[in-house]
Amino acid sequence: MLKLYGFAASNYFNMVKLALLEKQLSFEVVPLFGCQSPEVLAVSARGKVPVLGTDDGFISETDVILRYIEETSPQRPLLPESPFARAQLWTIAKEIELYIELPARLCYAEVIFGGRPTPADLKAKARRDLIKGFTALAQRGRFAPYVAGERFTVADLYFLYSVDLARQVGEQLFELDLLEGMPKAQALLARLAQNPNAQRVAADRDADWPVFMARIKGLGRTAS
Ligand SMILES: N[C@@H](CCC(=O)N[C@@H](CS)C(=O)NCC(=O)O)C(=O)O
Repeated sequence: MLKLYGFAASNYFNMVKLALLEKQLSFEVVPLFGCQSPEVLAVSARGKVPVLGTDDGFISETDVILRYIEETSPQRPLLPESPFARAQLWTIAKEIELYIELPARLCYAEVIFGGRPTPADLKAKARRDLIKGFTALAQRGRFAPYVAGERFTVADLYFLYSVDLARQVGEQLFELDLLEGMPKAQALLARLAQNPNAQRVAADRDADWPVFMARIKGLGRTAS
């Protein structure tokens, strides 16, 4: 059986978890916090989660895991058939990761974990990058009703578990609604929140959140 290593407060972990649930695959969750301990590095060379445990070994990096899941379990597809459509879809996913999730992440310590204030230079960079990232998303996303069109795809996984956090950063640090002028994207967030599997993921995340916060406070650091 597939094993999903990670923790329920992690947005990347939740992307993979929702993919597995949507594809109705059996999997076992193995609790693992990203860090540099030898035990974690034996599973994930960069010390990050999620990791997928397979009969052949471990797979790291969310996009790589999602590709593996799709290749090995094509039923209930989360990617389109045509290579061009797939490329377009991965472009949206990649742009959300690099130009929305990662800039927002610079500010998670302050906004999401209530920790240290974001240094001014990083804050300015995050603001610039987020505005450009959301402009790209507005241009590429179809939101009809899903990010790439009629079907739920991996682009929706990246959207759901990145845009909500980035939006909190925009609101709290920059007084910006990053989804302003994107009513269809706002409607999609509301639609995805109704998805029963996404609700299960959210319930697990909410249950895990106090444990996660206690852990990072105990370590005297903020998650990255
Ligand atoms: N590029 C990675 C990012 C995963 C990631 O940043 N995971 C966080 C948890 S949400 C983590 O493990 N952080 C621990 C660390 O960096 O030490 C992916 O796509 O899976």
